[in-house]
Amino acid sequence: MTLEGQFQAKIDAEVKIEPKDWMPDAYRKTLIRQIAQHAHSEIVGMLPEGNWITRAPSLRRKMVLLAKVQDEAGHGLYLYSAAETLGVEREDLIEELHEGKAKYSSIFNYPSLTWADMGAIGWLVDGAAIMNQVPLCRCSYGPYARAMVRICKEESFHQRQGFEIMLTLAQGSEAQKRMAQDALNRWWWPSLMMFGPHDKDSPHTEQSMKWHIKRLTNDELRQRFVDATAPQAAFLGLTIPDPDLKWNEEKGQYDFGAINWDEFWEVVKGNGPCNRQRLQARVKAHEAGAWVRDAAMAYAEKRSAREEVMNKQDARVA
Ligand code: FAQ
Repeated sequence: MTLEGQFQAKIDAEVKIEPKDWMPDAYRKTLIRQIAQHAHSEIVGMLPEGNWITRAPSLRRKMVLLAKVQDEAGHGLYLYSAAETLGVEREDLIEELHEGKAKYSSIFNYPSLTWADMGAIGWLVDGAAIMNQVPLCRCSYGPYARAMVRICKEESFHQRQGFEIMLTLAQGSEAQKRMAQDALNRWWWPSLMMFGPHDKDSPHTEQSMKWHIKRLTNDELRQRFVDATAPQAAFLGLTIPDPDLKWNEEKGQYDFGAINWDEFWEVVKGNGPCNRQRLQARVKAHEAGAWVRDAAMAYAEKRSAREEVMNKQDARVA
């Protein structure tokens, strides 16, 4: 059997691929692309919520939001580490992001205008992220699959905290209800876009499914998300901004309206409402953190020089 044949047989038998195993170049490239985009999304994804930490309405809300944003930083770091097992350098990936050459999730290019957006992001954006990421725990590449286990546990807490904010607002004053509805109106369609283009327009899905990188297609995941979220909106007493959203008894799932793909591709190309602002914020944070990286490197160098001296001394004694 060819190397490719043996590789596919392993995948089909659900044996995980590990960093030192042989893998086709295209498999490695696909994983680097997806994991790096995922890592960038977590890091850029800290910004819309980071915007509200200083304005959280209570100490409890502030603590929870702070913990969530810190989790997102952690997810970015695990994911950069997972990408590094495929032979790329984190510095290079970050440089590509800062130069505007790398993609990250379209959703994080929308502004967070009110406190209710913290609810909508947790409920819808983390909800969509979980729907997409739980199947990735079964991804064929070991380091990515393992990183996803903890990430999904944390995403589940994030989704709950968002839903709880929405519930509080939906049961509050008329003004609070309006704020919750307005946030749902603005975040609903961009959340559906997170799952990527329709399967027929998705260049990577077919191969990624064969390699068990993706376990469900973009459209399958989007449908599951709509089916799970529509009853939650009804429970909140809020209206999903889609006149075509209807339960289809025959299919046992919801029908829903057409997505504005022109808007999606504009955002992906860098022309969304906040793309420039997001990248500027990341570049600024990276530059401001240069001294931390320098200090860590200086410490690491000093430590390895000291260890070298001690090893020489040990060798002499022996
Ligand atoms: N935005 O052929 P496909 C989170 C690109 S993390 C921008 O379908 P694929 C946590 C795609 O890259 C959210 N670009 O591609 C959080 C490709 O371009 P390329 C991120 C998109 O890879 C919550 C082209 O379109 N999650 O939310 C998008 O098979 C709250 C063709 O697309 C992940 O990254 C998009 N929405 O499927 C943090 C999960 N969709 O590379 C803070 C892992 C597609 O050829 C707060 N990733 N594109 O230039 C995946 O599951 C997949 O990569 C998909 C795309 C499903 C995103």
